Amino acid sequence: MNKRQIESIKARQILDSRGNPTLEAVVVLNDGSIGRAAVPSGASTGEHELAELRDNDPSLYLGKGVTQAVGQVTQTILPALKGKNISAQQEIDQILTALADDQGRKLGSNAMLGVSLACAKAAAISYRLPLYRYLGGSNANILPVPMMNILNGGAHASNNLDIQELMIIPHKAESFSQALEQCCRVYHRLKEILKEKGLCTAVGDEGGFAPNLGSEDEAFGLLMQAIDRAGFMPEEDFVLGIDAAASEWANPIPQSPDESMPDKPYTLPKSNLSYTAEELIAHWEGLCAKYPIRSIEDPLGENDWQSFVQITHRLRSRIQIVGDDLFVTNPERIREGIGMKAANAVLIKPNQIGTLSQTLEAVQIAQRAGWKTILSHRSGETEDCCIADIAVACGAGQIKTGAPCRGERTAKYNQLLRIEESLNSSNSLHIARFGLA
Ligand code: 2PG
Ligand code: MG
Repeated sequence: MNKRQIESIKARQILDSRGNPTLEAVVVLNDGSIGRAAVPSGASTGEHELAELRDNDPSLYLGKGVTQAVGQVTQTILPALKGKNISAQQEIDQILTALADDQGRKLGSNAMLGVSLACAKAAAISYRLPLYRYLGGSNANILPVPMMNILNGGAHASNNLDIQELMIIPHKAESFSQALEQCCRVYHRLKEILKEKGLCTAVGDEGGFAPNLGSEDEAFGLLMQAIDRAGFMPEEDFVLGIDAAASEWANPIPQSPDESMPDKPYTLPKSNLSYTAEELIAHWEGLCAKYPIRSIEDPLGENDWQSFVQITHRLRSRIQIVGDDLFVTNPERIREGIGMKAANAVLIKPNQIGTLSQTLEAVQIAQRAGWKTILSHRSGETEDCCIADIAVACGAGQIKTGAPCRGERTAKYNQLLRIEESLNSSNSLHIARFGLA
């Protein structure tokens, strides 16, 4: 009997952290090893990311059911993968990609990624290795620096903040556990300050606080105060990051020649302020001069390549310009971005591209070009914590997985603590250094 062959694959509909259905896949090998993986789901999804397959039946889960994607796993994927050697992840992923049509519409990114990840997990179990070691080999020894989103806005909260995520980055921490402790301290101090000011301490989708605030400046001021009250120095101990998610602000491009281009292509939906791309770039430059911001994700819309080139040209020596919706973890788009110098960092979300192999390829292409890489959760998450393992496996250097609050977020941090502990005992541990140098 050939060992480590795929014997069966099944899937089920489970819930994500927003109470929407998502897909969980289970892969069973002929040696009895079982891998199980659950797929996350975004709210500020990029126009160019692979589509999820949803039922669109309004009578169930308001149309968000994934029973068709579950069906695809047994009807389409299982017959194509049954009997395959589980060590051949790339071949498995190529089959998955071939089964999906161009846009992945037939399978949906949810069916594809669920099976792809469950295969990797089954293989790791069969080889009796932790997932990060199975995927990363003996070089997988670097823990990522957390970028912790502690103030939520945009599409992730019903407050009046247009910027989607305001993050703290403990860039001088000596270990992952120290970084985590420092972030938690700032998070709790922020809660205390919000309470004192009579502001709401309810949290958004990613566990960060989501109060209504008077202005962007008030938001950054609160972060600076919380860092200070926690006993740290802004800039010295902590720098800041934001995800503007500006694709959500881009006004639609005219479809007919009769319609004229809007004078100000960006309108912030909550404050109703409008900007040209040049004004928006100047706005970010001004904010970076005022506050210790060192990372800006999606500062411009997902189709505005030229403005990404401009902002990168202006800020790249000091600031990490991160493409999320711009690149959608797509190796081709990342290559294009590298050629154009349209960013100097990329956000990596496995479900944007649909398979583990393409995710790892995306990281590799970016790293070879000297770009920074950030493994990322989605705003709708599950208790699956494999992005923590993937971050260590590929030496991503940074991870973005929300506030230290809500079980689906802490699951990832807790997994990194476990990985740190096992690497510590083998004396092979390092935490990545945040920064462009
Ligand atoms: C983002 C993500 C994760 P969503 O924009 O980076 O924070 O949000 O999953 O809603 O796309
Ligand atoms: Mg983003």
